[in-house]
Amino acid sequence: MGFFERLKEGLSKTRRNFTDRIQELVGLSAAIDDDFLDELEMILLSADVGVKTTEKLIDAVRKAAKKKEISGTEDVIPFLKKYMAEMLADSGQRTRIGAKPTVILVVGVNGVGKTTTIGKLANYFTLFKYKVVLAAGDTFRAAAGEQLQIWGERAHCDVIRHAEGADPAAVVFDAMKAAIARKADILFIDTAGRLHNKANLMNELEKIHRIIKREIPEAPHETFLVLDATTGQNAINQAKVFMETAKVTGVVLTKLDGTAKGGVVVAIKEELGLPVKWIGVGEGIMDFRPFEPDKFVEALFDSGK
Ligand SMILES: Nc1nc2c(ncn2[C@@H]2O[C@H](COP(=O)(O)OP(=O)(O)OP(=O)(O)O)[C@@H](O)[C@H]2O)c(=O)[nH]1
Ligand SMILES: [Mg+2]
Repeated sequence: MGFFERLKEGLSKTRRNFTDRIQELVGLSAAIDDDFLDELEMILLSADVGVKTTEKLIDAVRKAAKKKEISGTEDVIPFLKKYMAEMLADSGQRTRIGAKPTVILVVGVNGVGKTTTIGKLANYFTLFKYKVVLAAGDTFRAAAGEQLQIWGERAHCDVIRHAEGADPAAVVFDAMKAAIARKADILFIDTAGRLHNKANLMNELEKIHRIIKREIPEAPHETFLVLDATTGQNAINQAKVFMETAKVTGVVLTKLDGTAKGGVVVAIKEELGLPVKWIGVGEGIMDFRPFEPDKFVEALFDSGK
């Protein structure tokens, strides 16, 4: 299966909840009137596009109809497609691998897919001939280090890990040293997701930051916040907490395959101002891709019937 098919397949639940329902509504409605707009609003909200973004989209449709830029309900889908693509246009910036090593810190609450994402990214960049080192900074959860080790083996890259319960900062320290000594291109740092409160989270991340900066003052070059698309609006709330504690440079949105809430991509951009950089569409090593706004919108609206 090609990447686009994989993406389309992954988005099929969102598409059924979103595009198919809009298409149905278009078929049933004679005009872009208040009833139509109310229904459209409901559909957008249920796909987790977000309240603010939904209002913006509805407003845009209303205005376009008033100005006769669109006339019938059948014009609404192409209009939304174009408008959403524009909203997302400067999202999906690429990950810059410039500094050597480029240090990428990966954060997010437990179970969102941090470790899996690191495995996928490690494999991706290794395929492109980058030398990758992984740091098992999650020493909190039993078997977390081993899980990363397995991904490291699949991706053919080194994993720096300590025993369970060790200080994550010590792992990061060793990993920084190793990445520099081994002339790695990229160092991915996995972190624990199960830090129960904000103070803990802040302390932990601050400590990790200090260690990183002691070796390379400009690092981390990227901080990826991993969000689980199946949690919809909850993901937005999680993101707000992390944005207060870490300088997040981009979002990795996972589990788009298992959800009808793919609209959250738009909310992340509109409500948080964060670019979505990568998306996960399955558990396998290849089940992810760089986020490309055009292709995403295309896959979202292309029913392929
Ligand atoms: N369907 C699907 N499952 C995914 C995706 N990404 C991760 N998962 C699954 O989500 C579960 C949790 O993934 P992990 O990578 O362990 O998540 P984590 O954030 O590292 O979790 P903690 O280490 O407990 O904080 C695993 O069963 C993964 O296989 C995705 O894009 N799609
Ligand atoms: Mg993990």
